[in-house]
Amino acid sequence: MRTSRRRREFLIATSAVAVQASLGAGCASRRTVVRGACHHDCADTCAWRTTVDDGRVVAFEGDPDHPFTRGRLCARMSGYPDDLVFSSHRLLYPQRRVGKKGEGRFERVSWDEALDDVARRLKAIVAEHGPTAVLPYSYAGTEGKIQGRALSDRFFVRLGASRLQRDICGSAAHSGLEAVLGTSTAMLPSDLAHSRLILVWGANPAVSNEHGWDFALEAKRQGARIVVVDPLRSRTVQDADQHVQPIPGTDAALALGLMQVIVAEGLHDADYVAKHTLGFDALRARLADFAPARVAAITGLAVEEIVALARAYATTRPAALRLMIGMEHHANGSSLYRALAGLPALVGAWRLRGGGLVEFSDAHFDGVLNRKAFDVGRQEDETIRSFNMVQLGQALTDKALAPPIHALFVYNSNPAAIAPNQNLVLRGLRREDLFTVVIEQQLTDSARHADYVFPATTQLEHLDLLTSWGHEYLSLNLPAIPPRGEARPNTEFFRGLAGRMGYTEPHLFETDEQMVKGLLDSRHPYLGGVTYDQLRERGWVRLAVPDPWLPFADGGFKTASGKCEFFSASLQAQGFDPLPGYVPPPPAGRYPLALLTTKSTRHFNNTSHAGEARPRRAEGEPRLQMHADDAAARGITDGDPVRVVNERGTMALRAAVKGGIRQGVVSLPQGYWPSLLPGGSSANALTPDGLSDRGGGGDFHDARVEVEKA
Ligand SMILES: Nc1nc2c(c(=O)[nH]1)N[C@H]1C(S)=C(S)[C@@H](COP(=O)(O)OP(=O)(O)OC[C@H]3O[C@@H](n4cnc5c(=O)[nH]c(N)nc54)[C@H](O)[C@@H]3O)O[C@H]1N2
Ligand SMILES: Nc1nc2c(c(=O)[nH]1)N[C@H]1C(S)=C(S)[C@@H](COP(=O)(O)OP(=O)(O)OC[C@H]3O[C@@H](n4cnc5c(=O)[nH]c(N)nc54)[C@H](O)[C@@H]3O)O[C@H]1N2
Ligand code: SF4
Ligand SMILES: [Mo]
Repeated sequence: MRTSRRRREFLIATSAVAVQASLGAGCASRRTVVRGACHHDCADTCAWRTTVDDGRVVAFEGDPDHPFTRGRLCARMSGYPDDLVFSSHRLLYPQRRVGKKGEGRFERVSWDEALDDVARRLKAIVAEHGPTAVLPYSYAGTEGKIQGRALSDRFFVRLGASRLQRDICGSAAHSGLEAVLGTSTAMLPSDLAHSRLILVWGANPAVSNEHGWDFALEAKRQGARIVVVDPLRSRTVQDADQHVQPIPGTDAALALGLMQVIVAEGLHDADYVAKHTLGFDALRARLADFAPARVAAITGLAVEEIVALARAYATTRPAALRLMIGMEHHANGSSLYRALAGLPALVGAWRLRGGGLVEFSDAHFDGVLNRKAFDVGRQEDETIRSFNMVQLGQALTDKALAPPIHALFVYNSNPAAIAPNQNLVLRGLRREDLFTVVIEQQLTDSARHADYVFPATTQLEHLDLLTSWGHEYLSLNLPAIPPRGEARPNTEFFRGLAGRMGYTEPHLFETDEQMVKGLLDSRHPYLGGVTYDQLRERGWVRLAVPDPWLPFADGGFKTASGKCEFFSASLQAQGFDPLPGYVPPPPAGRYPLALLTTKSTRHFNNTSHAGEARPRRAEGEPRLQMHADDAAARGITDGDPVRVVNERGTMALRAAVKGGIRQGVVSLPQGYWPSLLPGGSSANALTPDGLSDRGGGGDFHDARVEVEKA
């Protein structure tokens, strides 16, 4: 053990420089260990090391020295080289469609020929319909600063294309939190280790944030209590001491009910409230509407449960709220987060390490990187029309649009599977008069609808710099191997297309390394003077946030008033309720069951890996979770094939009739590719494509369905 550990350290110390390492029995080979970090839209942004021997990846492991991710890769990524990078279904060459849209028949073409033709078609569309007939569609397939949106933003701004509102994840939650705190970033996720009570609310971190969750489990080993508020019995509930199951979309009433009990019983921190909050008297008046009996009627919880939770939350110190984004995807999603955001100030939880609230933590990176050069050419013209990514189906099929969307560029996203109202999205993607270009690593359901598919490099093949939304480490990802086949980084696609469009602005042609170096050219104290070369050696650096990190122990909220704003004058000025309130979920209508389509897949990250053999096998087929009474009322037993139906679509799968889910609620995992499921539909075939009250998020957790035995 000791020898191999020493050898590993030696190899790491030499970083990406190839070294001669004798591997016993007289054989010598060129072995390199290359630093990298996970690109997934996942809070953990794990650091890893890839060992390459004569161009072959011989080991792929988490970096054991990384204090947050601690050397473990998850079930999604531990098999990455075989599952994707070297797999036979990897896209390796540009392809042109020869079959019908969606059929998946393509012929190989050269990069030059394909890019020439894309530029020719794009110019013709712009000449005939104007540049707003072009729509980019991308999301967080990679969280990398460079392969994410660095050059594509510059390209589409230069073109004058229609703009995409990328609000499908986090925006509604953040708008609610920011109304109260002025920011969405508060506690350090690792400080959950110091909490005595962890209230996990509308989140499933045991699956969605497994390295971050380790810190909560550490607290539990020290005696902390974990309470999960979720209509479903999620994997996280297995680690909890208590499970509270409100009716979906009623959490704002629960939060206000907790506040009512806390204030009525004098359990609030009057000193903290007086010094650091705004609008307490108005809030107190509002709380009169949220006595436990009424809250119990709204949420479907018992009065005693509400009162006991309020007392526990107010009297256990330090107490933390662990939120992610599961709760935001409701028509009232923003107001749910707003109601929750005031709880820590009410009880003075911010005073102590391990107290407060943790959601995304990416605002720690604000101002840290030098974005001066990076943002050149990325400022959008706000007068140009925009489409919310949640409503792609509407954008592609709206006949009244002038001009209609004639060209769609998809990269870092798989809208055929992730966007709500799937059948409308697919109808749009099948339009014969839509010119679609997809840049991908594999033939996703979106790529199957493309006129041209371009092969993208993977995280083992390109350079990138990554911030994180779940911890305070900045990571550099170095390419470990040359691109396979003719795969190229996203940036290379956009440089190639910009040249063919006749553009000459230098910022459209910057190299990936120039952009990384530019971002790191920062004197921000959090970076501690780290250089590009040092990061190449070390792989990651922890931001030097003050220690201990107590963001609001003495107030200092990021709101206009500097206080925790129970009362918001600025929202009032915009015509919104100045106080947190309860907006009921939409009425049930024809379909009796509420459907939650969650990210409970341990082997997929959204739709990533759902097309790969090993993760698919490991994840198994999707199941519809049902309460025993709801199943019995429909003659359904565990394992029966069922049809889930509503006005938008149908999904065929088997029922899992197990204890634990709230009656009246059913659930199934999102992430599966529709084309790989019976009937060609996945979760989003059933979801609505409306928007949340603020922040532009979706309302897909307001889906209503009926379930029939098949
Ligand atoms: N393994 C794995 N990890 C992932 C992902 C993945 O696909 N797979 N995706 C990543 C991404 S993009 C994100 S954004 C995060 C998301 O991370 P999470 O927010 O933790 O995940 P979700 O599954 O969206 O939602 C969490 C829980 O919210 C609950 N919920 C829904 N509506 C309500 C409500 O009205 N009230 C209450 N109290 N609860 C509600 C759901 O039942 C669900 O169990 O996970 C990331 N991590
Ligand atoms: N019903 C329902 N719908 C949901 C959700 C839900 O909970 N329920 N969750 C929503 C949320 S929170 C999110 S974040 C979105 C996720 O939406 P997306 O970001 O679209 O989801 P991913 O499946 O991660 O898609 C990423 C795609 O990018 C590709 N990719 C990865 N790296 C690269 C690269 O370097 N270059 C290129 N060109 N492509 C690359 C991958 O192969 C993959 O196909 O889904 C949303 N949709
Ligand atoms: S998907 Fe998340 S947990 Fe898994 S390796 Fe990537 S960052 Fe880590
Ligand atoms: Mo997300």
